[in-house]
Amino acid sequence: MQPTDLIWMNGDFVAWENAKVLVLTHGLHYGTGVFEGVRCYDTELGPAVFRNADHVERLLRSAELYYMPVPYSAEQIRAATLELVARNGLRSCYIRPIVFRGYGQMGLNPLDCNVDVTIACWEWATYLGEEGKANGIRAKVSSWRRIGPDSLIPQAKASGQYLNSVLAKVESMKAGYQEAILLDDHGYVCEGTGENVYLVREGEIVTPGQSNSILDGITRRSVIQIARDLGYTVSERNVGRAELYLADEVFLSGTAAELVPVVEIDDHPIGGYREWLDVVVPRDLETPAGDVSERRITGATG
Ligand code: PPE
Repeated sequence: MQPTDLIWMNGDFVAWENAKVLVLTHGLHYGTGVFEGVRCYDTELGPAVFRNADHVERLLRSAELYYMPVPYSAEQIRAATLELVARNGLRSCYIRPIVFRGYGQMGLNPLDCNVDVTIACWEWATYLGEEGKANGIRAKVSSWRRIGPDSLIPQAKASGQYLNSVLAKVESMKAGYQEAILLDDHGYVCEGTGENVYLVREGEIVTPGQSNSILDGITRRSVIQIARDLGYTVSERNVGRAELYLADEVFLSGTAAELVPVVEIDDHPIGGYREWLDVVVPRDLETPAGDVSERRITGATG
């Protein structure tokens, strides 16, 4: 990680190396924090933060779900983010706001604990590697299920919840894959450890829906909107595990990862079955002559 000059901390810009917390910080012990990942891109208009308002809104909603009153308004957090990027002299970067229960009280009741807010940013190029972004990654369906709505809050982007992603990520990497895909508590496809997932089959784009325990990704909203604007059908529905294997394409989306193709899942090459069909059922044996319509007739009448 390449340090930048400043981190915004509870209303002040402090030097990167001074943006510290005490080891007795509540969020460190119990995971009582909520955060965002946001990206700033170098555009023709200068550095521009992608969907800043949506990220801040999700941050504040996540905080509310965990009973954390945030001592700054959405407007203040948006403005602090823009000023931080400018003061660090960055043109494109990853931005990490976090709201967490601070130092003062121990024990499971967090309600008397301070709520601290910090924002950091740094240059974070590719999340799943240059090679993975360009040519696709190999993924494994995790033996760990995605956190369910009866024990945690899948809609919240909360620090403690990421232990679930950490287990799945480590399992997949130790098994030689680059990413894990988690199933939801009903066994339907949910998402990656830090990305939403999509499949493409016969031109239709399919992605798990809100009731599949996904994080409502902001990149996902853009993917769906852009795809629909381009005339694609996008369905949000339950996705069975093997639908991934049978897809023509699978891809992931997230702020850190951006868009990444998945070329193999559980050692099934994605889209590969088409090639396999061509080899196993050579069309020429069925249809020795004629155009496509004649071939069908020939095949049907024997
Ligand atoms: N699901 C999960 C579990 C998730 O963490 C992310 C973002 C997404 C889906 C995609 O959401 P969005 O970024 O709004 O499109 N993961 C963030 C954290 C990654 C990390 O390693 O830290 C991110 O991409 O910033």
